[in-house]
Amino acid sequence: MLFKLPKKFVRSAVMALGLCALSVGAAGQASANTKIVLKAGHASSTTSTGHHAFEFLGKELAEKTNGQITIQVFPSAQLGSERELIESIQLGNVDMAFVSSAVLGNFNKEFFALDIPFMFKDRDSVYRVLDGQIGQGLLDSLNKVGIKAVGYWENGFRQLTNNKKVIRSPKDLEGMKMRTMENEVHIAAWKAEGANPAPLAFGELFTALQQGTFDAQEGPINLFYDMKFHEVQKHISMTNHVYSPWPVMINPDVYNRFSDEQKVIFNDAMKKTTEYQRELAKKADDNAVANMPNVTITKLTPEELEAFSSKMGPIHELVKKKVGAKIVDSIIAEVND
Ligand code: EAX
Repeated sequence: MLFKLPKKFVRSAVMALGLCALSVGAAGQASANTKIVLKAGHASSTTSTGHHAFEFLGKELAEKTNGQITIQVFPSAQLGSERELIESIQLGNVDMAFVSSAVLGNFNKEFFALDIPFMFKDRDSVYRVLDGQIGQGLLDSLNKVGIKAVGYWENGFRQLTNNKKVIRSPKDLEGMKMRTMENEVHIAAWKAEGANPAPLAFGELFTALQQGTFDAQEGPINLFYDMKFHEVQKHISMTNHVYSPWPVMINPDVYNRFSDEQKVIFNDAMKKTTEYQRELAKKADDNAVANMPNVTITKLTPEELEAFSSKMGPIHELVKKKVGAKIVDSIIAEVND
């Protein structure tokens, strides 16, 4: 027996739909009474700092628009892997998402410039680049591939982890099967370090580590803890080899349908959320370290770090060939400023 929806319900649903459809203004902008539910996806868990940031942004937008704009968050790659999320933003199947810049390099090669290992020294040098002209230029460069990027949340400095032994040198890493992000610069870099690297989507990583498909991987400590990788990896070497930002994206048509007032509210809310998320990320790393007593966390000496970074010359050349020396040199200049 088919469930018969009460007429009143059907009518109001059609009305609401009608309202939505009807009230997109001349400039394609939503009218004052259009309710907008932004579908937002990401590949990390519901306890990640990125997920909390989407929730915070959702509250800010709902509050400042009297509930007109809200966000529905889909974690854990429910709406697809990071690569698929980027494609869905381009196609308009997903409204918002954050992914690691490393994956974005496949859609806009200029982002490879951020993936040169051992380039960033600390968060200050990172934010000088990301929040400055270079970072903004990279965000704007996504317009040409149908993506509006609205800021950088922090995934974090990445560390080398494995389940075999304490790694203090490239020699210790030799031949280890290692998972990397879907990024040819990362694959080349870890090959140069002596590992046996292969890319894999983030959502499949825990199982692959559990099944021994990989001995090693690399990523931010807060995400390592968040995704329970400490159940399948026993050693962390503090390499701080790459800083991973999470560029935040929105479908350009969705953004352009905001009224002028809504655009101002959205931009302000994004700024506030980014400050909130970066503070969370800072604390999350420390919290993770404090909560993984069974994991050996090895701090490397400057000489040991040098042994890794000294192998990155060819990677600098590889990236310069791909994106041009100008952006690479300007990032290094900004970092050392
Ligand atoms: O969102 O794939 C990874 O290791 C990244 O850290 C991922 O982008 C998390």
